[in-house]
Amino acid sequence: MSSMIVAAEVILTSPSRNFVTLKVTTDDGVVGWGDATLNGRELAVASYLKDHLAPLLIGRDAQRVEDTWQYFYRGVYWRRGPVTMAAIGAVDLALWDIKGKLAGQPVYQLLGGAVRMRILAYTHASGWDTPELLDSVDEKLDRGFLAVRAQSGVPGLDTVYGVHHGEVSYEPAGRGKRPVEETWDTAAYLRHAPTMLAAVREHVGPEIALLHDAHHRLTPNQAARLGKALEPVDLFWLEDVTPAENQEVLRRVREQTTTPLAIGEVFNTIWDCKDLITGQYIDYIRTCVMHAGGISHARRIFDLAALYQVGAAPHGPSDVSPITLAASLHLGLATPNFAIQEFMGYEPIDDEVFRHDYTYKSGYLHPGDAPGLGVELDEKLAARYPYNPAYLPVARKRDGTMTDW
Ligand code: GCO
Ligand code: MG
Repeated sequence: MSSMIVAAEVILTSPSRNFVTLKVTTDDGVVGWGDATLNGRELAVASYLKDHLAPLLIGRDAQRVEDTWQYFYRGVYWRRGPVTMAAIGAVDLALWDIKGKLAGQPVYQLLGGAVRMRILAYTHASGWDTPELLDSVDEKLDRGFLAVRAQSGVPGLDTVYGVHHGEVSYEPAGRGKRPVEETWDTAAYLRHAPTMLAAVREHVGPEIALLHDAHHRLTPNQAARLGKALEPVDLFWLEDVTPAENQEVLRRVREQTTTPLAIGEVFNTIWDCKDLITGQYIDYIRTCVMHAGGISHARRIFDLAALYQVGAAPHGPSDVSPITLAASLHLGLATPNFAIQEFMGYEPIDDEVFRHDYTYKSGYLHPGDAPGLGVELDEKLAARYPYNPAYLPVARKRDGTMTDW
């Protein structure tokens, strides 16, 4: 049964932050929604969709999800990269949404059905100093979370990744037409992180899963040193210890420490992480279900990971929309080696603009059983919040050298 695509529109909205949404409509009036949000490069993906992919979608059979993926990956010659793969990911999510709606089934049923009843969630706790961080951890535990990521300020630094200045939730992209420049000092961070995380472990006891994100800033040797120092803290994972463009360097880190390693949120195809997985250099692959080309490609990455006992733990911060989070949960419910879902939650206005069927309860998430992905964009409400330029910061060392933010 075919279902012809008659329209494909890109909708930019900025309730609490910028989101890019793809709306695909078929000749029988079924609408599929895809997320195409790439923090700080939203307009690039919007243009890639509007100017290059949307015109090619018209007239295609919406049911041919995989052929469309192949057409946009192999057929456009210039492959891979965050903008291309986020655009392909948005199309893929919209088509899976349509397929589920046409079948009257939630997408996880189309992926083979549930292999678990619910999905373990982790959320972000942060504080400028350790007491403030512990208060933030307690607030998350009070909400039932069983897994918490802990990030704190670093003595001597005015700004640090993952720690907000009192706003309700942490949004790293600053409004304005130029990125904020932050100063970074790895030595200061390495002196502080082990004590800070040991204090959190001491505070929460042995059962709570603790995570920490080093956010791409260490050399392999610094990563090994931090991993070893954190072994007594028994982290669920230490994330993004190095930029990992050179996947081979993780072998050295792996040989030095048993602290579990998670990498992958900035990767967008299986090629970016093949060696990390097949070499078993990591314990969790973090590729985002939309940035890595959608459900159709992310599931291939997660299946490769399963062969090497690497867990799937997709990126899911509040700077991808509830559509991506929902897709992550549908894939998560049907994927045997799915480990944990990042869930920061959204601002109330985001939840109004993106009405969703997924639920959070006592530390776990479920995608719900609405046909498709279970998220609908309120276009009228979305139109009230125009795109507002915002960029992720850049980081420089104290001597001014550019470094990884
Ligand atoms: C995470 C990520 C984010 C990114 C953000 C960039 O683990 O959730 O590291 O915090 O920094 O998504 O836009
Ligand atoms: Mg991260």
